[in-house]
Amino acid sequence: MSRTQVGIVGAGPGGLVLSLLLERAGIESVVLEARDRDYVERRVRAGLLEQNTVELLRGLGVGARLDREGLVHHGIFLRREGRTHRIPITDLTGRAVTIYGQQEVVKDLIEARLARGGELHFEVDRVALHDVDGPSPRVTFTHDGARRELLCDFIAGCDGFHGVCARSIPSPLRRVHELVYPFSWLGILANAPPATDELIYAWHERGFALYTMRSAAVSRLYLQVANDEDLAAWPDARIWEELQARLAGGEEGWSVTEGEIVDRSIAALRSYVAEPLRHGRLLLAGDAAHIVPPTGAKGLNLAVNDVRLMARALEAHYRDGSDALLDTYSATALRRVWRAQEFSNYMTVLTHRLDGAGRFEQALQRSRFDYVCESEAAARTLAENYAGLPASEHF
Ligand code: FAS
Ligand code: PHB
Repeated sequence: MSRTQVGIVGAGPGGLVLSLLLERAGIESVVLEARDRDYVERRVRAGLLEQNTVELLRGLGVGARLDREGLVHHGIFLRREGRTHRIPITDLTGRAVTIYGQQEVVKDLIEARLARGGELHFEVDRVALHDVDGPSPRVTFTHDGARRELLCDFIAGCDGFHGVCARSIPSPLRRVHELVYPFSWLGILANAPPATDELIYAWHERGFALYTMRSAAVSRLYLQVANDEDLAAWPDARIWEELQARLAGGEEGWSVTEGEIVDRSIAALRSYVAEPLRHGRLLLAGDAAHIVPPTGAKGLNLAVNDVRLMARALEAHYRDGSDALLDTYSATALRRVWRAQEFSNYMTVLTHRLDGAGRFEQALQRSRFDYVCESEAAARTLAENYAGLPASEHF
């Protein structure tokens, strides 16, 4: 049996950032991760960081490689039926976004955690929470073949959508809001220099496509596919053919640069929020409590914002015994979660082919596209949500 102040379940961006925020505040924690180090450092996911997230990572002293290798973007392109419109994010908001792979963020965080002597256990199994609504919650788990028990003051559930922590809150006490979209994303990573220096979100009658990247040599691209799509039905040639068709529309002769596909996956799209984010001494953050469709690039950034607010609340608890911020943690974090939910839904409905929608809804979608291309006010709203509204103690 061992003891710590905060037991953190999950070494994704949420759990790892929390561990460094607590360490900086002089609060002890132990991080428990189910997978091995290699797996979490290779898992291809997010790629776009808000300015808030970049500034927080710099503040934790894990921004050096991000600043060296990250690609700072000041705008995005929207494309539909041969019309391409640039949203000048920085001109409209004074803020920027950065392209830097989630697995690179996770690598930097793990390196810092271990270099600073922080406790981080990989390959833990059968994690279970106990007495979360009492004064002394416990986590039991198996590690290196031995059953272990960790006594904590608080447990941070940062174990993602398929984790165990959220399910420790009795279901009558949870309010679940969910919207599952009738389409998924087929995503690839390719050794191909991107043929665009800013992201392209394309609406096409054959379905949505997104042109993003990881570096000057590596492209990341996504295609809207059916929910029951089989990856085996998508040989490389078919993927490239579909990307070329849907992203067509740049200058004369422009096309997507093709290359060796080194990673491919299909991810379902859902909007999901399970409230509250706190139950007794259990505090949830990130995908453990909410999922957004990746069209707004908010998932990772929301996880970081949740743990920023959680760390502030825990710091106040240990510094002067005040639980005011702990008591408002859930409501405060949910304010940004719902802002991101609305924006991510807006971006998804704006840019995806809506098969089930009637003619009226299709015409609304076209009007929204034209409006955001023609109205500076509409473009500014999109830009400020995309870049991320400034972080504060209330949001
Ligand atoms: P994570 O899921 O990242 O981490 C949870 C961790 O807990 C994992 O390491 C898991 O192994 C571990 N775990 C699970 N169960 C456990 C247990 N029982 N015991 C111990 N450990 C356990 N977001 C963006 O902001 N921008 C994007 O561009 C973007 N693109 C995306 C593209 C795709 C294809 C997908 C799927 C997601 C994308 N996202 C994006 C969202 C994504 O980045 C998530 O929001 C982000 O990983 C959430 O971070 P965490 O909450 O830390 O959860
Ligand atoms: C990515 O780079 O993986 C990415 C970027 C923007 C999105 C989704 C994914 O909206």
